[in-house]
Amino acid sequence: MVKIIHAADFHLDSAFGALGEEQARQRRQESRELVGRLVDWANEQSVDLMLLAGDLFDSDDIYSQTGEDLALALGRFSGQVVVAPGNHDYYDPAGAYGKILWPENVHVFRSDKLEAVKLPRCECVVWGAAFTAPAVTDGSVLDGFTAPDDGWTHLLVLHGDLGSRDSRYRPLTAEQLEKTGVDYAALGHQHACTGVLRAGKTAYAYCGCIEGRGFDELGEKGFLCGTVEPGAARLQFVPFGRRRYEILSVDVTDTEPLAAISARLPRDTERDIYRIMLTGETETPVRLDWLQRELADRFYALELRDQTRMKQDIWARCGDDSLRGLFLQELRRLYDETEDEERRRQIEQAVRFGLAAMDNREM
Ligand SMILES: [Mn+2]
Repeated sequence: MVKIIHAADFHLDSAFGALGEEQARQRRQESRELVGRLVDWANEQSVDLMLLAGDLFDSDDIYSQTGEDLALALGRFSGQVVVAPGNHDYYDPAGAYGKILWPENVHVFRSDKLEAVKLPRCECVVWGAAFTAPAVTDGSVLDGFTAPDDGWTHLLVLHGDLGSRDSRYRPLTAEQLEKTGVDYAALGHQHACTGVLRAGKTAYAYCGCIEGRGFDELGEKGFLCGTVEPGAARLQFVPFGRRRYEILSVDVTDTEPLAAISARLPRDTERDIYRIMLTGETETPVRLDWLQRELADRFYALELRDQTRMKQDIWARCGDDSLRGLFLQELRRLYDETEDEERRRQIEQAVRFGLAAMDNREM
């Protein structure tokens, strides 16, 4: 049995374009420190093996310090590291991977053909391959390969695009994974964690990126950790990202916007990066600048968007000689006929939907 961490898609030295210059610099520094935190965690948990499934760098154009820090951090890990470079950090002898002096416990795949790393101490073999160019249009790397049934634990670490036949990033299929017969396939490329899935006797997963970098990477990010043995893989998601990206939609109809937002916010958002979208109907325009100042201290970064509509008297055009007028007159008649508050609320809602439909608006 071998205890592993499966992590990927660090995208170190990303630009963090949505943030200001100082915060972007700070975020790059934090993401470099992330690997050190990961190694501390792994040592504490007595992890044997770390499978890193590519896109560790965002591009080949990394700060030299980033590569050195990564090598230093991984060198402190008490177990073995196996890296399968991806499309963003493809292996090039003259590139980032080639320049870094790797510690002895780190193996980086350098070929786009499948190779094996044997770890006799845990009776385990790690199969894998690298991207050696920014694109790999065929997924043939796994063709014809089946892990031997020799009582050892067989693992695969690979960067590729599962289920997308036309992908330029090594298209893979679940059938291909099944045919490998490995006990666990650690995949990189997709930034959302899939949890552990199954193809025949092969367990596989995307662990997702370790830290969100934008509003297309929401919520908790982290890695997978657990044990693998012949025929069984038990891994769990470990939230590890330092900051989360979240999008919150707040209806401010009949409510003061600051109070409405406060009521919806979870506690402890100081480290997180939020986009808050205000929706609903208001009688006065939302004072976005004022709200931004009032809320700024509660987030690492906050982006406010005003999608509210001005409240109008829904019956205003009852007298129009048009389809709108007829529609309003008919509903007004029903409204006046009833004393029931709930029924009246439903009719008002029907008027809003009707008017929105006539204006081609979304409610
Ligand atoms: Mn990728």
